[in-house]
Amino acid sequence: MTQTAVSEAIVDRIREGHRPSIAQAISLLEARHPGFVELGEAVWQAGGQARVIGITGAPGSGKSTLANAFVGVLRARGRRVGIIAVDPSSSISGGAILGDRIRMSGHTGDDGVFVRSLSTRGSLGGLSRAAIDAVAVLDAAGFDDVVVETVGVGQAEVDIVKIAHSVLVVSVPGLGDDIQMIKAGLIELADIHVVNKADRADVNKLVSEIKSMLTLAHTFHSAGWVPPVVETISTKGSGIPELVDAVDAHTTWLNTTGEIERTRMRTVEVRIREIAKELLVESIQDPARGGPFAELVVEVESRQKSPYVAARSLVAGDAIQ
Ligand SMILES: Nc1nc2c(ncn2[C@@H]2O[C@H](COP(=O)(O)OP(=O)(O)OP(=O)(O)O)[C@@H](O)[C@H]2O)c(=O)[nH]1
Ligand SMILES: [Mg+2]
Repeated sequence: MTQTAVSEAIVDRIREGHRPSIAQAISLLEARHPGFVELGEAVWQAGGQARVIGITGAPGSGKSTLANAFVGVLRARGRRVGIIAVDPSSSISGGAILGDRIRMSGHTGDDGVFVRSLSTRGSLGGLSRAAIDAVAVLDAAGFDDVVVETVGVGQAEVDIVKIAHSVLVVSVPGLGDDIQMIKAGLIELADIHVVNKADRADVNKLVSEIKSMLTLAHTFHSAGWVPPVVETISTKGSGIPELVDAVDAHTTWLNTTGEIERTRMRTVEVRIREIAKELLVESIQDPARGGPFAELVVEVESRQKSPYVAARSLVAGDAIQ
């Protein structure tokens, strides 16, 4: 069988909801196993129906607990849900994957839910690409909603949620999150603000801080959607039905205003750029030792060329054999 035929056979099983094939496809793409390009192609052709929801926020803000409760409400409303939890090794709380497994375990045995954690393999930029591919697999598998959880620290992690149609930014009282959100550029990214751990003191203070930041932001951008601020206590499930309502309202807004088209284009741009980044970083990390690159090194060392000119040749591919 050709790679294309093998890929199409896997995707046929994915579309039937065959769980081992879904898991296998995510792993093959993550590892860029031979044939991954053909598999990525077949997966992409099969997708396009899922609603993608991104959840980001500070480490330990309760994203996984929230995602678990959120999925519970979506399930109760008859939706099939796939979840990708991204755990970069930089995550401060540590042991995150095991923690996520435990927190998501409320859904084991439910074939309307598929959970997958992805962690960094020490490769540059590879995690974003693997997460983006995993979302495409769950989309192809026909899940109505695909939830992506990623910690809102570091550009690569934040970029992942840009493939979502609706982005939820989670903050918690008492951490000075307002400042953190501004720093991480999360405030502009949020379609919905979630104030989790609303059982803690200072909830009202945080809610009003976020609202005033939003008012300020709206003085500059009057795009039409005002991000709501939803209070939740994820550990008890309170506020979660209201959160699902808020996401549904955002979906309706996207569809009725035609913003969904722009959102789709934007998410495709992110996909292409993330894959290109990985390819580019790899190609410049590993140019052939001899040949044009070695010549460039000599030219820069002897001051005939500057490192800037050489770097441009490298990026342009002139220095790669
Ligand atoms: N009091 C209180 N605790 C909560 C709430 N939601 C989550 N927690 C607790 O906060 C801790 C961190 O929760 P997680 O869901 O792992 O947080 P996370 O944001 O996914 O963490 P990372 O993925 O490691 O960044 C756990 O001990 C949760 O039980 C809440 O609404 N109230
Ligand atoms: Mg988590």
